[in-house]
Order: sequence, then structure tokens, then C-alpha cells
Amino acid sequence: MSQAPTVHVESVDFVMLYIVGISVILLLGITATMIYFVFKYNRKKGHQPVDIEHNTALEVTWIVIPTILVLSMFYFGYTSFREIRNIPENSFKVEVTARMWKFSFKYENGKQTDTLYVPLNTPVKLEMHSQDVNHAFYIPAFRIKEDIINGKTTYLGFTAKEIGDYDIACAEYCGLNHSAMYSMVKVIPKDKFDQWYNKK
Ligand SMILES: [Cu+2]
Repeated sequence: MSQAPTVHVESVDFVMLYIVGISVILLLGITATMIYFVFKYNRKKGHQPVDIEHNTALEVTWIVIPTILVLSMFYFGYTSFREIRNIPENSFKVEVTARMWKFSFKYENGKQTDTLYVPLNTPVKLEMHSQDVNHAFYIPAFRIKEDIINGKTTYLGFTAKEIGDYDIACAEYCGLNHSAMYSMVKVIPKDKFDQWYNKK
């Protein structure tokens, strides 16, 4: 298997697996217990029910364990979110413009493209704005997504670790051709990128 295309992939995938894993264990455990109780405690003829008022040990358990689980989900989610939002100051900046129904990219030297070109192993900061309605910038392979809101600049950052072409999609319904609003990010080696970037 090839390396993950950005460092965010592993932490986002870990949080995803962690939450889904816990949910599956709980779903199976609760369903099995429920079915078992249906048979064990079904009402039998002549049975006198016992009135149980409370059980401190049980109540403490079902408060403490779920609280720890939920807090741990928050912790892993928050630390990976912080990692994604922590964009180095010296990042290579690209201005992203979204409009119905395409993205365009403008670089600091004035170059403009419909496909996003970025150098390998270099932190990139996307400064995004919309010319019309709300859109969202999504690179599934990098596990990053952010809204692009009219009248406001939002941003995203990543450092590509693997050469390749990756899809960019609009992830906010923005009208008739929303489903066709795709672009591509091309990650290329630094020397090749510089060649392309400095070509008039
Ligand atoms: Cu859109």
C-alpha cells in the first residue's frame, strides 16, 4: 500500500474507526442484551415481580463509562481537528475562487489555473472565497473539507506527501450543476513545480 497522501489522513481515519468501532460494539452488546432479557424476563404465569428502586453500582457504571467514551471521542476528534487547522505561517498560499460551477486558483505570482498545482512536501494554505452562493471545498483523499462562504474568506491547509492527482469536489449543494463541480489537485515534485511556476 502506498503512503497516505497527507498526514491528516491517518488521524482522521483513526477517529472515524474509533467512533464506528465503539458504536458497533455498543450496538451488538445492547441488541444481544435486549434479546437475552426478552427471554429471561418474559412474564410467566403466577410470577410475582420484585420492585427494585435503584442500584448504585449499576447507575455509577452507566454514567461513568459512557462519559469516558464520549470524552475520549471528543479528545481524538479535537486533537486531529487542531492538527488540520494549525497551518504554518510560511505556507505556500493559493487563492481559491468558487463560483457556479467551477473552482479557480490564483497563485502569488499572478498565475491562474483551473487545476490546483502544489509542490510535494510543502505546506499549502488555501484562502477561499465565493463569487456567488455558498460552496464547499473538499479533497476526499486528503480528508479535508471547508465551506466557502460568500462575503468571507475561509481557509484550509495541507502538506501533500505523495505525488499524484486527487479529486476536488464541491460539497455544498450550489445549484443546477453542483454535481459536476469538480476539479483536481496535482501534487508534483518541488523542482518540477518551480519550473512550471516560474514559466511565463
Ligand atoms: Cu459549488
